[in-house]
Amino acid sequence: MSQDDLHVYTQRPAHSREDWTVDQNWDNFTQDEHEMWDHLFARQSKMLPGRACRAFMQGIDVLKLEKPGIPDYAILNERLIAATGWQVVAVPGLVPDDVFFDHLANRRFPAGNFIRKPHQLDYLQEPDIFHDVFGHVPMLADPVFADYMQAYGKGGLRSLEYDALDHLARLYWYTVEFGLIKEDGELRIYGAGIVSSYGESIFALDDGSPNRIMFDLQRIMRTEYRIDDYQQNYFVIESLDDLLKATVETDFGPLYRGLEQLPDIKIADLIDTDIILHRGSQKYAQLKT
Ligand code: HBI
Ligand code: FE
Repeated sequence: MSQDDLHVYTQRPAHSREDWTVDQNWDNFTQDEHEMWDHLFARQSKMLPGRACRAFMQGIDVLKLEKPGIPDYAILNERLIAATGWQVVAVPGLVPDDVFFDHLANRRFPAGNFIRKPHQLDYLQEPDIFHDVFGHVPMLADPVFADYMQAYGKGGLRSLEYDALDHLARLYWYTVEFGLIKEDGELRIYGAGIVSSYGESIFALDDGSPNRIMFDLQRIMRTEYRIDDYQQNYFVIESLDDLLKATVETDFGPLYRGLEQLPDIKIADLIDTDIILHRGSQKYAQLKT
């Protein structure tokens, strides 16, 4: 990927507001960009029934995301605000952690304002409109998940005071981005990184390579992760209620202090206390090295 393709900012771009938001400028998207959304949408929505969790499928429905073209946030937000009080705001790309958390703590989800190019169809390093809106926003129409994301934002701001951002970021990674959930005894996807990826939507549920382990807050916060390929671990929650409860009922102060005494867990390692649903062969990761 060339420098031109990157939208990671350390300094606030001049055209953005103080909170790093920009106008979506929906009228400026080209026909090609709308068609890219339609292509990705059609590919994912064909495959996701029976794979994505109920809350995600309902979110697509309630927000009427099946309407062709990149969603206009003014219209999307009318529906999202009515459902849970969340709204989507446009940002130029990756924003600083404190800015990101402050938006979440106030029920605003920052979404990148560009869509991938044809050569990035299956993989890009930074979140584009398809990942952010198709991947994240349907879950925000669920009242329980909506509360979880806001709690995460507040926790994120506090983690900066404890110097514990690295630990908390792992929680985001293994839940919001790559989480699996049990539904009627079967595994389903709720993580945005999976649900917005054609390949990983199949890999995460069906492949023999990755570990599938029951959710454990402290364990997750000790576990390294990879950003360059499919995950080697997926963590499974019993329900969204359980996920919310585990985070709002935990005092993160003592948890962070405890974590300072414990070593990190290498990516594919299993530990004694793991409740393992599937012990991965790690074949896929080994083939790549
Ligand atoms: N900015 N636009 C955007 N999207 C993110 O997901 C994001 C971010 N900035 C920081 C950040 N994520 C991380 O702090 C979290 O993933 C922990
Ligand atoms: Fe994301």
